[in-house]
Amino acid sequence: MADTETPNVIRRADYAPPAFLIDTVALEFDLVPERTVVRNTMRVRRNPDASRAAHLELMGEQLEFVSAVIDGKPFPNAHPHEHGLLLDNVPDSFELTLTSICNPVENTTLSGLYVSSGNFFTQCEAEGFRRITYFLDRPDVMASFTVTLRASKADYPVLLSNGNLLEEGDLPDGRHFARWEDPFKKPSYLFALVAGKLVALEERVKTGSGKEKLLQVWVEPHDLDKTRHAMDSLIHSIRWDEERFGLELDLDRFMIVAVSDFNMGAMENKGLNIFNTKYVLANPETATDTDFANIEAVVGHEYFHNWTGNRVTCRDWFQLSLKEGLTVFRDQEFSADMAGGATDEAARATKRIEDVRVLRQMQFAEDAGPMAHPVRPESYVEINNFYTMTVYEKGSEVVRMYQTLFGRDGFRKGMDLYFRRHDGQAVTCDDFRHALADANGRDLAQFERWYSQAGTPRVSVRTRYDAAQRRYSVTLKQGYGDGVPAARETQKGPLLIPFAIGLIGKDGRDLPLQLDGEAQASASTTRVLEFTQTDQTFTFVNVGEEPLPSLLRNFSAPVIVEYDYTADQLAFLLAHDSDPFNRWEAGQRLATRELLALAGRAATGAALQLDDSVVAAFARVLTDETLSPAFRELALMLPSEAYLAEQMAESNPAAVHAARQFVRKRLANALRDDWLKVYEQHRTPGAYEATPEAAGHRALKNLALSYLTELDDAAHAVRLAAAQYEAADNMTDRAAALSALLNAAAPQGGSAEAQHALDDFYRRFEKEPLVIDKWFALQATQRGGAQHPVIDTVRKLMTHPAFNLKNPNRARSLIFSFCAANPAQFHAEDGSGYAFWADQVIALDALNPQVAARLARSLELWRRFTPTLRDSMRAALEKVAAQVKSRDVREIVEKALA
Ligand code: B3K
Ligand code: ZN
Repeated sequence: MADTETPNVIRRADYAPPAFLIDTVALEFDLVPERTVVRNTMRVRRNPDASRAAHLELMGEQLEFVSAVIDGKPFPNAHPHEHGLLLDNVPDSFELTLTSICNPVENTTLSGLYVSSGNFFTQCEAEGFRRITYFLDRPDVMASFTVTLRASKADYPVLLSNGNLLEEGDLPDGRHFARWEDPFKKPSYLFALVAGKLVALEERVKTGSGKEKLLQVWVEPHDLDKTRHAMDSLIHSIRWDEERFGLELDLDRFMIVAVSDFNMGAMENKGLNIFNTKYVLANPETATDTDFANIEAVVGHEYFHNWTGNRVTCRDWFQLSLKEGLTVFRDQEFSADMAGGATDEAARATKRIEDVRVLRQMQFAEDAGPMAHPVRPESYVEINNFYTMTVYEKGSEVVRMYQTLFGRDGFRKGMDLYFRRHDGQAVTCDDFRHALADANGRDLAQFERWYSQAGTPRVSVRTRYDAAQRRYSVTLKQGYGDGVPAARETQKGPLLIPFAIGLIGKDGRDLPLQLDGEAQASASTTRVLEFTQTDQTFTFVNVGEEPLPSLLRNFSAPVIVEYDYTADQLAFLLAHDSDPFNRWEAGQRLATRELLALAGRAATGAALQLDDSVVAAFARVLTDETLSPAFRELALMLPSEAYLAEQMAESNPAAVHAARQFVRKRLANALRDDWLKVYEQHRTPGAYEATPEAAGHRALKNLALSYLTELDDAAHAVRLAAAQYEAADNMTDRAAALSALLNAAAPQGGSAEAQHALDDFYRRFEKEPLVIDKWFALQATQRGGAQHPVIDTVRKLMTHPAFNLKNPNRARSLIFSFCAANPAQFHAEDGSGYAFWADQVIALDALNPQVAARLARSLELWRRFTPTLRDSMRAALEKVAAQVKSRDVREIVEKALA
């Protein structure tokens, strides 16, 4: 896009069906890195449901046009231009053959066809297919694809595309070919090809109906020993989707391919999922427990897209959450079931807590800034900027609310109806809602607002106990607070909020629940209130004592709950609530409140102190052996600095850091012996196991180690960490030990032990790029000290021979880690972090706009910071705005500055 051109805004309201349809596509590729020739033969016809157009307008980008042929004759009226190809006066129905050339090896955007480590890969969602050939590159155009790949046999022995392999063989001059056919119609964004030197782990499994399927995980030869977990995750995903949703794998063959240069996590191309190596490769020496869990989740996510996304796809990109929100919900449920089955509520809750933590830290922040948008956005400039926390994570919460309202069975009925109605179609979020409503005999008109209103709803709660009448009333009030103006404009009225509640008696047990007008108390002691008005009172009767309310159990809706609990009440809930999520939540509220008060004092330079009762509440969790280690770890982890800074009237990262460090030190010193004991008790001797239980022990042990490094005298912790580093047989323990050593050394700006471990780590894993990413990330996120700014280390690492800006994983491991995961250092008072950020956004903009735009978002909340920071953030944003060219980054910085 030229400097002067104003980016076009695409609006949902302007949707019109395509003027033409494409029924079949036959693609032929002559794969050559600098010059790949693509021949594309399509059956095209006018769309009977659209208004008549004389011209066919195909999208195309960065293509060299060669020729157009209609029904066998050269077509003279084809006009290539910067954004596509215009074909004047075409017939009503015809065969069109287009030939064009692209340059995969120069393609640093990693969208379209590109080369990574000498192999060919594609990424087409959202609009990458138009960088491969001219096409109606929009999701409501669904076609049958046949693909022929031709390439040098020595350089590209493996040739893959979607669907089934029809034929393969040799060609003259050392070349060979493969021909693939996808039996299902699909939109162009699901097209994929892979060609290169790869090997596969293979497995044959039988699905529910008894059909045999071939599963493959393709990687570079030296990574074959890291594919087992991805394969197991795939098999578990296939079984789970059959059991939970009755959905079977519909292809004879399902392939996963790992690539080290990739813009995001993975991509659900039909039958040929392409994955970032980060979400495939794992063995105990190279991958942490978190990596293992993430791989399971992402493999599940992409596999589940086969039905929610591929069999039923989106009519247009405004409906993105139709597939993403639903598929995130499905992968979250899958992970919860894998961890705790359907009934182990405590194990399921740890997954729920992790998901809610991400939602609150990232999506709530998005909702409070210039990129705030509804789950179904109204407009965009660059669709790649809308693969957001709101579309994915809030979208998943919206889907979860159907299940909370209708139960698992009601939700399943809705899903069944959705597939009965829409299999093979490109549909909208409304279609999904109608299926859920109709299957459950409900009118969900009000629920539509969850899709169209931006901003995070706030629910304030007032309670009243009438001892004489034994009545307890809960009054809920909903609104949005003063959010960003763009979000405010979308807010039209109250939402249907499923509000789960329990009442707790003095002995810590749940009280029976009977609402006014009901004949008797319900069996369950958790009740989902359907809260539909701005202001609404629910009255419980036969309440024998004044209860303590447990509000929004299991986080039943993506809202902020305001209720004035006392510190004692929170400590009581932390000790007793039967809802494990709310037990954790009580601890977080308690910690957040203390930390924000302390940050306020730190900002004015006042002395800090922490009440003994708070320490005692945490001590109880630490030593409560009835709680699972995984839960204890989550409950003892303080809210993140980013989350806390966002809660302040004026974000002050330095003050938050000081407050959080103060509390960590206080908890470390006060509970020293307990931490030590927990550290010893939760070692996991014997062979490494990636089970949730074993991971829970490691997590709690390593949290203890991290607290111990905060002790006034950390010498013992350093010895423990150094020993753990040396003895570790797995990456979880090794990385945690290295991180502990770095943390202990922060005040002095380094130590011999830390340096020794860093050097050893590098040498040991020099040949494992994903582990070297961790090496960069650990250094970029380290605490640093007053005299030892981390920016100096980061700048030095930018010149390290292993650093490579073109590789997104490496860029994320160093630059994003520093700019987005080390707030106290990034927001240094002198503005050095922002200057660095601006340079990197500008450099990335020229290489890879999608990655650059993600980085650009790290300053979007600039208006909420203290005045000095605000001014230097604005200056950095203005510098970027003046220099960047891509539509992607311009949309982000222009919205931030508007
Ligand atoms: N659908 C892809 C994301 C594509 C992102 C394009 N910028 C992966 C996923 O959500 O499963
Ligand atoms: Zn997805």
